[in-house]
Amino acid sequence: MAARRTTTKKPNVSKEELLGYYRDMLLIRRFEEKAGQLYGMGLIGGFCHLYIGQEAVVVGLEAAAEEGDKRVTSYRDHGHMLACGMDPKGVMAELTGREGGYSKGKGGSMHMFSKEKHFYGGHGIVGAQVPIGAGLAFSDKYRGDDRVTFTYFGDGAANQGQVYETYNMAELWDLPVIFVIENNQYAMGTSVARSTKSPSLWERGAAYGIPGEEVDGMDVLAVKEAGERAVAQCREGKGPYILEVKTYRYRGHSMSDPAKYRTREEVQKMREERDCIESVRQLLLTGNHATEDELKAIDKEIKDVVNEAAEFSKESPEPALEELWTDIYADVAPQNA
Ligand SMILES: Cc1ncc(C[n+]2csc(CCOP(=O)(O)OP(=O)(O)O)c2C)c(N)n1
Ligand SMILES: [Mg+2]
Repeated sequence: MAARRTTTKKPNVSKEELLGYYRDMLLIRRFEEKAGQLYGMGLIGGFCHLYIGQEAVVVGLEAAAEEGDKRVTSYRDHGHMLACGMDPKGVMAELTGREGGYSKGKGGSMHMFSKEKHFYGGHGIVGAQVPIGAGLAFSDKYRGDDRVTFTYFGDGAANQGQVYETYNMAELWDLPVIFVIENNQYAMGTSVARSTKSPSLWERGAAYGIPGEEVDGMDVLAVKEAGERAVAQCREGKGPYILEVKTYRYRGHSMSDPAKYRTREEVQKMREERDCIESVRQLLLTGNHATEDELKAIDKEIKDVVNEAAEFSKESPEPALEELWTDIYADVAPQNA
C-alpha cells in the first residue's frame, strides 16, 4: 500500500554539501538565463524550455543518486544534464546546433544523451520517457546491477495512459525505478486545477501498490531526503517509488509562451517567498557557513563557466554537410536523380 510521509524535518548536511547544492542550482539558473539570451539573439532555434525555478528538484535528487544510476526526462532537460555532470559547453553547443554539442549539433535539446553520465534524454513526446525509464530499470534488474533509474515527468504527462501501464509493470516486476513527477502546476497553459480532479498525483500509485510521497520541490534538502528514501526502497529490491515534487517554473512553457494564463503576482510571490537558491543562500549565511564575499566568488565562478559555454557554443562550427549521413539508420545516401 502507498504510504504518506511528511518531509518537514531538515536533514543534517555538511557545509560542503550545502555549498555544493548552492553551486549546482546556481549553475543551472545562470545557464538557463544565458540560454534564454542566446534564444533571443536567434542563436538557438526551434523550441527552448527553461528549467528556471525547478533547480532544487534535480540537484536534490542527484544528491541522493550514486555513480551508475540512470536518468531520463522530458524536453525540459537542461537542468538534468548539468546536475548529472554533463559538460555545460557540450549542452550549450547542442542547443545552438554546433559541432561541439553532445549530438554534434544535429539533435538539439530533445535529442541529447550521455552514455558516460547515464543520461538517456531529453524526450519531446510527452510521457514517452516513462516506459523508457522502466525499461532502463528492467535492464539493470535483468543484469543484476544494483542501480536505480530516475524517471522524470510533468504533471501534464501524469494524465497519460502509458504512465499507468508502466506503473503496473514496474510494480509487477519490482523494477528499481523512481517515478519523479515534477508538478510545476502547469502543462503548457493548463493549470493542474483545470486538468486534474484528484488533488494528489502520487497517490494514484496506490492503485498499483506503489508507495510514494509528496515533496516540497522548492527545498533542496527535503528533495534530497525524500530521494534517499526512494533510492533505498529501490536498492533493497522492493520495486518502484513515486515522488510528486511540488515545484514551479518561473518562465513560460517555452520561450515563445507569454504565460498569460497566470498573473505576474503569482510568479513574483514564488520568486520572493519560495526561491530554492535564495533559501539555501540564507541558510549558508545565517548558519555562518559562508560569507557574502565567498558567495560572490562562487557567483563569479559560475558566471565564468556559463560565459565560456556560451562562447564555445558560438565559436564551434556548424556540423559539416556530410554529417547529414552519419548516425542514421540508412547506410546509403540517396543519389541525385
Ligand atoms: C503526446 C504529446 N502530446 C502533446 C504534446 C504537446 N505538449 C508539449 S509539452 C506539453 C505539456 C506538458 O506538461 P508537463 O507534463 O506538465 O511538463 P512541463 O512542460 O510542465 O515540464 C504538451 C501538451 C506533446 N509534445 N506530446
Ligand atoms: Mg508541468
